[in-house]
Amino acid sequence: AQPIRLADYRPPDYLIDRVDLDIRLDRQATRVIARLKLRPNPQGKTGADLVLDGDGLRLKRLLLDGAPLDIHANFVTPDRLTIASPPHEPFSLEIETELNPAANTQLMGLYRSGSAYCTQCEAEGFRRITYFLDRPDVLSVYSVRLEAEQTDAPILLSNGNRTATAAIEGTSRHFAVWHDPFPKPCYLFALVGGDLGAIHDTFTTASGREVQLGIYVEHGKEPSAAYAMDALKRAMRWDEEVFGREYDLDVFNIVAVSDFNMGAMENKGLNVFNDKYILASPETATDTDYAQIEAVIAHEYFHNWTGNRITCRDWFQLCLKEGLTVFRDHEFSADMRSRAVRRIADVRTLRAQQFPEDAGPLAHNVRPDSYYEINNFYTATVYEKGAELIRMLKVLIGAKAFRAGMDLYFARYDGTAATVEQFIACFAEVSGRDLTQFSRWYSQSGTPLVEVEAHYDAAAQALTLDFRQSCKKTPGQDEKLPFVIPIELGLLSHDGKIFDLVTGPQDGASAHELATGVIELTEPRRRLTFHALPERPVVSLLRGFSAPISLCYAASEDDLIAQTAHDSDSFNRWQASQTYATRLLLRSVERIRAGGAAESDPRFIDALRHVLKASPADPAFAAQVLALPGEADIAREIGANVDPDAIFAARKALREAIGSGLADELRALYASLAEDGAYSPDAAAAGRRALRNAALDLYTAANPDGRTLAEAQFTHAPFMTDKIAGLGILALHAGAERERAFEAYYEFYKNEPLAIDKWFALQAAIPEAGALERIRALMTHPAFSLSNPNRARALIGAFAAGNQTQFNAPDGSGYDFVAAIVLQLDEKNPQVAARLLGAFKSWRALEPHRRGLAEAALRRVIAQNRLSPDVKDIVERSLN
Ligand code: HT7
Ligand code: ZN
Repeated sequence: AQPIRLADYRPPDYLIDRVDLDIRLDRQATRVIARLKLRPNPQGKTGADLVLDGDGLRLKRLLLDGAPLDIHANFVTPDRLTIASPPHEPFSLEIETELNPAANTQLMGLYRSGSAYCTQCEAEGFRRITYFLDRPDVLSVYSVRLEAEQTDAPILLSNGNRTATAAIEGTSRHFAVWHDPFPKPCYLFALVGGDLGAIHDTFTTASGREVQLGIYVEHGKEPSAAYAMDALKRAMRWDEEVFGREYDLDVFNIVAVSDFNMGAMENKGLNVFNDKYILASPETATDTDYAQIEAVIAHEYFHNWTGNRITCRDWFQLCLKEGLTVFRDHEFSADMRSRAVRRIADVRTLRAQQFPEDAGPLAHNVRPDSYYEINNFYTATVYEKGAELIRMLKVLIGAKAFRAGMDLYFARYDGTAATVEQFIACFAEVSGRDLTQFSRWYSQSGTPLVEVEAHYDAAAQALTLDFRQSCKKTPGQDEKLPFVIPIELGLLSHDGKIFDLVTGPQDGASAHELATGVIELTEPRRRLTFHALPERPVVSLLRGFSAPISLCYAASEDDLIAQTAHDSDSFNRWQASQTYATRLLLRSVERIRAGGAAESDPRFIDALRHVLKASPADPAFAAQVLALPGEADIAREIGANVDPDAIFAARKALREAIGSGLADELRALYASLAEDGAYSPDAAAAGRRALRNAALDLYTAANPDGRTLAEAQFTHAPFMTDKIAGLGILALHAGAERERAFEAYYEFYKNEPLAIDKWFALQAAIPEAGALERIRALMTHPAFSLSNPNRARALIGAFAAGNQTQFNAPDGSGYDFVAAIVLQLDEKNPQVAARLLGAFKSWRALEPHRRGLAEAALRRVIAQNRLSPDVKDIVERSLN
């Protein structure tokens, strides 16, 4: 197969102005009649054949301008419908297809989930419903008539506003008609039919229009949708206040389903969600679940403007809607919660998910140049790095110009399918800046490295900083041009006094840089000298993580300790503690690999003691400091010849050293933060619980009586956050308490699928030999199913992505197991299978023995001759 290339983009030869769908829902034989109004596109090729996309379709009938066409002629295949020399004037097509939603295991197009019919059309699922120009630059106005047995689907929903509904006389059937006045690409089409419960509310927009809000869930789960509804109303208000964006239809509906390939989908006026991002009660959802629900609800809602009103010209522009919308949801969460703690969490995610992508064989541009399978480009690079680029743009041009650029973008491109160039041009125009170099961030992959050297001249009271940027080669990109990199910096004394930034006329920092504290690197090297510094300052670099780069700066241990205590930038206060811990862990890994013991460092323990002492001021922040770099973070820092067992041992030793060195403090903190009363999901309460559980976790690492505390917490905690934290701590310690707790948990939650996902995931992550046997046994558990994506991800995904030592077991059993499951899953659900295979993304960084075993497993996958395009693409790129 040939890749699809951005450079080959051509406007469509035909446009489809109107789509009228008449759909009779049936589990095995749904009938779809699509009536399309087409016309030649003045921008397309005159007289071209009309080639409509299909995917596994069964055509029953075809009419052109009312006249039947022979469907047995060879211009029809399940995957394509070609009409040679269609009229040069506007014309109509009527296409009837028959679908089997019950047999749709790919969960793309129309499928069944629980008691509902639902659709997923992004990226190319609409072609599994009817033949169409399935590309995002074909925008149409849709009317949809849905018909079903009243008992099978009492609820009938589609995009837009409902214009009619009635029982069909003399039958047990009924229908509903929905009209969406906003032209949209077919990937935003959705329907839901089913027997569902609902909660309803209203929202009055800034201009006074009342919008009916509905969230549809499985019967009996209605109370668990209340938080999602609250988050939705807050998101709607926030988008008005911060971006001036109002909602535009009379209705906004959300449906939660339990079988879903991703998190949620922003279909116009009818969002469809993985129920994991809707349902929450204090008994079944953790604080993290609540925060994710808030973020995903906001994300999908914000797409109404960034994605729906302005969509993407082609799938290469995916970051135009996804990166921008992630940026918007990050800002929303920062405003709803603690900005500092959200920033730390977002950067943790970026480093954990996107940095390895950029450093491995799957590296790609934020805006890719080519693809074989678009479903494989819903990546951390497009989403998370894409969001960082928007954030960086705001840092570079300032908040005011950023807002003006957004306003211009909305005004100029509303109702169109846009490109990244058009978006960036809006910001160039309002700021007067040339953003050509900034655009390189979209077309060069890899994480830039910025190395900084500092030299302090005591006599001159001057500090010279030498910056050097570079970027390693990535697949298909051997040479890189320099990026524009904003580095926010500050200088402070070791006791926390802030020094003004003063440079001389020859030293190169502009007045704007000095005023904002943001230095811009545009060349491979830059030297800056700061004056009026009576002592060697602590240099606080990349404050707030002002650019998605790797920073290499040899700060002294004294500097890091001082920063952890005093940096006025809270992100760097946290970063300094992480850098200190990382260095310590890297030294320990070396020693362990050489046959020695981990290094102990009383200074680090002391620094943490101070963090604990100061923790009442900001418990959530203290919890972030106590959360040491993860095993994968340490592996990433090591970069090559990685031994996951040595990393695990080093981290375990440090956890034990903290647990014993700070035993009294941790225990006292745990007691002092005891929960009482009702549960509140707000950030302050969640922060206290996070700190309390982090304290218990570290305490238990070194003190066996911690297990008694953890078991008591697990048994008596009324709410999920503390219950699962107790179980998670017990899971790290083999013994009767652990097995008792897992059994008790299952008994308690066996009717709560989302809670049972947590049960599977915790067991999959047990970092002990024997984990794989446990997982194999769990696969035969009646509650396990590979067909449900949440369940498959909970057990297999949690093992592959979260159990570093056992997935990377030195006998290769982890790789073999995951590869075999990928092949099994590929036959049913290629998207989920391909994503699971992404667990191999850092295989080349492993030590040679494991590397060989991982490669052998990947070669077994590639050797199969019936691979889906999804898995084939990932395995081929992984091995390249
Ligand atoms: N825009 C949505 C993407 C999505 C998706 C893509 C491929 C296959 C299934 C999918 N479900 C949802 C989600 C979002 O970013 O908002
Ligand atoms: Zn999105």
